[in-house]
Amino acid sequence: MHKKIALLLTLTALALALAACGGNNDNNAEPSGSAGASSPAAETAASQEIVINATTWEFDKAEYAIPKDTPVKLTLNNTKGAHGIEIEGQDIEIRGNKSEVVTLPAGTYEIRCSIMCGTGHKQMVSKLVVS
Ligand SMILES: [Cu+2]
Repeated sequence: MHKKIALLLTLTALALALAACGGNNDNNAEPSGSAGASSPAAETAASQEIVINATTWEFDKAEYAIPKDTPVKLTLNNTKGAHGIEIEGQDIEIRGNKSEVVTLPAGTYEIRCSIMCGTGHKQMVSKLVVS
């Protein structure tokens, strides 16, 4: 009789251990879900979006303006060719069709193509006016 109870307890303990494992798996799935939810939150923090259209071999505007000390979403859109942008004096680079939320102090910055894209690469320069 005691042996049966001991066996039952062992089985119960095993079942609990398995259930705990299942619970852990569920918990592992959750952080990736919430991490995915955090990037749209970062995007909504940007007050506005500036789209920089890049083609061969120029950006669509000679000058882009954004407010100072304010998160702004910079989106690079390659309409022709493969280009990137880097902002002078800042550790900011966007390559391909991507976005980044940036916050900059007042100033005039040079935006350059950051990908060697061909003969006109060096003339791909525009201004970013932050004020
Ligand atoms: Cu280039």
